[in-house]
Amino acid sequence: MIDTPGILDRPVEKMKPEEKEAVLSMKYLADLVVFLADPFQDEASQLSLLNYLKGTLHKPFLVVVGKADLLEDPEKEVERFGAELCVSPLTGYNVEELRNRIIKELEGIKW
Ligand SMILES: Nc1nc2c(ncn2[C@@H]2O[C@H](COP(=O)(O)OP(=O)(O)OP(=O)(O)O)[C@@H](O)[C@H]2O)c(=O)[nH]1
Ligand SMILES: [Mg+2]
Repeated sequence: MIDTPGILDRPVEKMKPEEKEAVLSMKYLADLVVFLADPFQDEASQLSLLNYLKGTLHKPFLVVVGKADLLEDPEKEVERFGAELCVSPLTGYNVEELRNRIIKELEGIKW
């Protein structure tokens, strides 16, 4: 499992070396990309980045929203980001569910 540095929504030629490395690691090493959206950061730029990555990588994606513990209505954020799940690494909310969905996705991939 690779935890990449955060990537900002900007053209690839403007990305920092560590962002380019993150994109390349997903392109050449990943079987599944878990995209973790931050509900307190700009929605449009995160969706634009997600759209770019989906179009570039051609990999299975699992879109997840974080910081559920700070949200009154996690399901609203799931809808806003077209995500599967809202999680909180801080409290553990939905983390086991995310783990199970990752395993299920990987089981469905032909090696
Ligand atoms: N309340 C709350 N805070 C969180 C949660 N997840 C992350 N944070 C906070 O958000 C900040 C950034 O978290 P990171 O996990 O470092 O974020 P990141 O996207 O991996 O950051 P980079 O690796 O630097 O790109 C930290 O202050 C965390 O404590 C969460 O589920 N709930
Ligand atoms: Mg990080």
